[in-house]
Amino acid sequence: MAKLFLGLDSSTQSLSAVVVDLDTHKVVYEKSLNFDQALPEFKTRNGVLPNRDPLVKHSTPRLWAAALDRLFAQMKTDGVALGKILAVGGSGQQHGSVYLNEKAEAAFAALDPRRSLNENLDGVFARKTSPIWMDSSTAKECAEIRKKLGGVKFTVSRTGSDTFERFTGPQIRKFCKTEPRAYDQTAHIALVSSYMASLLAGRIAPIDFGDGAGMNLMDIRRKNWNHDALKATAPGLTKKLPPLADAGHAIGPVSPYFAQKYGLNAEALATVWTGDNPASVLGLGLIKPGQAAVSLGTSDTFFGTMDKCQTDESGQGHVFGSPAGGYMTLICFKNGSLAREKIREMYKISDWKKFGELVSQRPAGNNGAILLPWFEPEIVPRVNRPGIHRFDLDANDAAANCRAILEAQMLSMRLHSQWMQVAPEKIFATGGASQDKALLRVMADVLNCPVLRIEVSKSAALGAALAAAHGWMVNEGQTVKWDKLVAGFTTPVPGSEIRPDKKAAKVYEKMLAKYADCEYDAMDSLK
Ligand code: XUL
Repeated sequence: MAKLFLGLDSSTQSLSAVVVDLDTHKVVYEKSLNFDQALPEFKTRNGVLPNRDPLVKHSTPRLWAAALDRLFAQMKTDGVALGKILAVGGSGQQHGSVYLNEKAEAAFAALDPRRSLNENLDGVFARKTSPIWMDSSTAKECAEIRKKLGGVKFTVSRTGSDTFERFTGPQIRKFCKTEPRAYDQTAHIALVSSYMASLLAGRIAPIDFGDGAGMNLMDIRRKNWNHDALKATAPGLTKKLPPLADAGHAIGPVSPYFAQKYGLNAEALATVWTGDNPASVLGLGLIKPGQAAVSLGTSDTFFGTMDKCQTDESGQGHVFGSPAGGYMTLICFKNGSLAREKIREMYKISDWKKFGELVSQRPAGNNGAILLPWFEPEIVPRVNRPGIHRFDLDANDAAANCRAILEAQMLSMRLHSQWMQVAPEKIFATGGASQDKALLRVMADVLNCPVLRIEVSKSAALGAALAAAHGWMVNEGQTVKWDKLVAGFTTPVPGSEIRPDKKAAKVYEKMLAKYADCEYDAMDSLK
């Protein structure tokens, strides 16, 4: 009999579903729903609501609920065996928060299948919009919390990261300061992940140790809420936060809403969701310490597994709980795919193939040309004023600019990942842009490490399905080994391995110092 598990990933721009069959150890269904295209009535652009302030990036929890209805309807139409799903898990874009009032709990428990999810959610939000990970409007709150916690070093060693603008704690503080009445009316604060899990479970869901670590509120070593951090952030926070739990932990049977409306197995387990990056760790099979991956999505992230909790005292990188136990490291570069697209648009390049051809017209190192592509305020390095900076680079030379953006992104990755002290033997590349050979070639040469492309582009949804499977087995009293569970799902694309070119790697070794100087100068000029 098929053993089916559903994983959902509520990311910045889309909601995706992956169904795995653990009997055959195969992905049997994949689907994505793009928010802007499928739900234009919410008026988002790339999943974000327009705002006059370039630092403010919000979306809406109603969009995510509508997408959940739409995707379940699609799965039903596509003939997915929803009646046989044993457990549902999920992941969400990290850090984004949802503010619910005291009516939410009852509304979640009584979701009426004759109405849409959104109709059911009327009157439950204490705040209409949700700040998401792209928001960088909380520099002041970051400084205030950091100061109260005793500086960067203490903040990092307690919460796993320095305070960051997108992290949920500083966002909560800003909300509390600017909208105190709405904050008072907030009975529950959820992350995107725990909000979506709450809809599925029909009750307020816990936050997991992976996504919880992206809030500047969780004690990274003890894996519980850190009272100093809660106090430094906002009053009354202890009561507003749900408990913490492992990703995949069983919450209870799914809400009858999904069973009655879409034919989901009424006994399927709703499980605790995690963040998209922690879920990708499972989806990519990064169970052993020292394994690393680069996810090339809206943001580019570089992450890997660690057994011990080793934090970055310089405050640029993060440590999160890994859904497979232990820890994971992560560095997030905001100007990922969207920045590459901006350059492509700027030079009117028709497609990525042409872009790649232009990249190969220029030598490794681009004759010393450097471009810092901070179209959006950047997270690493921390840049609050957007802008692009060129050094020894002619703005009119399309090929040089195409090569320059890829090299800069990879040099930045190399420079800012040194604290992890992992010298990976191989890097797995995933996400939309991992199809791009020119980009992977530059990655292999700059990071001086073989790069392999992973077959499943929806690694977060896959990881979420595997976490749900793990939670279901634990709930059944079975012992499960993570390495056995994830094995076989993450086969690198045959022939996709790109080995570093020795000569090019030497060029980049030297270029790193120049890149670091340019970064320093550009940041200095913004002060
Ligand atoms: C990670 C981060 C992003 C989002 C994207 O810290 O902010 O990677 O998780 O969805």
